[in-house]
Amino acid sequence: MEAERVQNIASTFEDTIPEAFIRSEHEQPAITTVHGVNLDVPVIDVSDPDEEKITRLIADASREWGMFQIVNHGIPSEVISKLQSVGRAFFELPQVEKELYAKPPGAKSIEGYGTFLQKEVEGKKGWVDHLFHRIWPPPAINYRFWPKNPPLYREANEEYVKYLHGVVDKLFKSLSLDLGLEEHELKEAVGGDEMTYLLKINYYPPCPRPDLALGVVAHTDMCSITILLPNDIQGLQACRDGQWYCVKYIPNALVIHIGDQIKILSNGKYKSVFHRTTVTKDKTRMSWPVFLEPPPDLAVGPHPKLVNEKNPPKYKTKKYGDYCYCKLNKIPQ
Ligand SMILES: O=C(O)CCC(=O)C(=O)O
Ligand SMILES: [Fe+2]
Repeated sequence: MEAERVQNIASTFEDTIPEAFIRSEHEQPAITTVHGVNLDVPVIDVSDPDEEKITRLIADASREWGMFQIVNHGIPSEVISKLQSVGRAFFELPQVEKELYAKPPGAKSIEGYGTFLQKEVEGKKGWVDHLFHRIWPPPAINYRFWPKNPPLYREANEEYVKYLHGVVDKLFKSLSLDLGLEEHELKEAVGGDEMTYLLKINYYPPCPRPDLALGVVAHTDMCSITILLPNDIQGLQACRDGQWYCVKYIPNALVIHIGDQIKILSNGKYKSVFHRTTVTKDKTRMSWPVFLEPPPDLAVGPHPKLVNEKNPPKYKTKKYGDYCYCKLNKIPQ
C-alpha cells in the first residue's frame, strides 16, 4: 500500500525514477516546454471599483485564454498561509496517519487521500499525491475526509471557504453578464446553492528526473470554474497554439481556470484551458485547486438563451456525473 504513494517513491530514489513515471517523448517537459518564456496570462485586479471593466476583463480572458490570475481578491494573506500550512502539515504526517484518510477501495466518491487519479494512456503515472474533500455547501461535506491532524485543519479550511464565496460570485456574475444573461443565470445553471466546492490538495514531492516526469498530465478541468492556489514553486503550464509555457507564479494571486461545464454552457464562447504541471528536483510543490461542481444528477448543456437556429448547440446536454464518468474513463462524450 505505502509503496504506491509518490511521496514514498520519492524518498527511495535518488538519481532515477521508476519507468512508469517516464513520459513518452511527446510529453517530456524538457523537450516539450518553450523555455525561458512565461505565458502572458491576464492578471486582473478585482478590487478595481469599475465593475464593468472587471467584468469585461474576466470575460475577455475567458474567451481568449480560459485562464487568468486575480489579485486583490479580498482573501487575507493570513487566511491563505494558514490553509497552506495545515495542508502541508497533513502531508508531512507519518504515512500510517495519512492512510487513515485514504479513499476507500471501490468508493464511488472521489474524496480521500490518494494517488493516480485517472486511467492514463500508455499506463503512465503522474508524480503527485492528493487529498480531495468537499468544503461547501455544509450538507455535501463529509468530515471523515478532513484531517483531524493538524488540529487547526478544519478551522483553516472553514475560514478559506468563507472568503471564497465573494470570489465565486464575482466570477459567475461577470461571466453571465458578458454573455447577455442575468447575473445569477450561469451559477443557477450549475446548481446554484447546491453547487459544490471540491477542494483538492496536490502534493508534488521533489523528483530526481523533473525533465522526464510530469505532475498532473495535460487536461482541462471537468467542473465549471476552478479557483487554484499554488505554493511559491513554479510548476503550472498552459498550452497555447500547441506549445507548453510556464504560467508565472504571482504571490497571493489566485489562478482561475475555466472548466468544461462553462465552455459547454457558453456554447463555446468561453474556452476551457488545457494545462499540466511539472515538478522540480529539490522542492516540494503544492497546490490547492477548488473545483466548482454541479450536482452529479444535474444536466448541463448549452444555455437555452444562447442557442437558436443560427447558433445551434455545439455540445450535448448531459448529467454532470455521466460527463465525469466518460471523461475519467476516456469514453467519448
Ligand atoms: O497544481 C497545479 O497548479 C494544477 C493542478 C491541476 O491542474 C489539477 O489538479 O487539476
Ligand atoms: Fe487542472
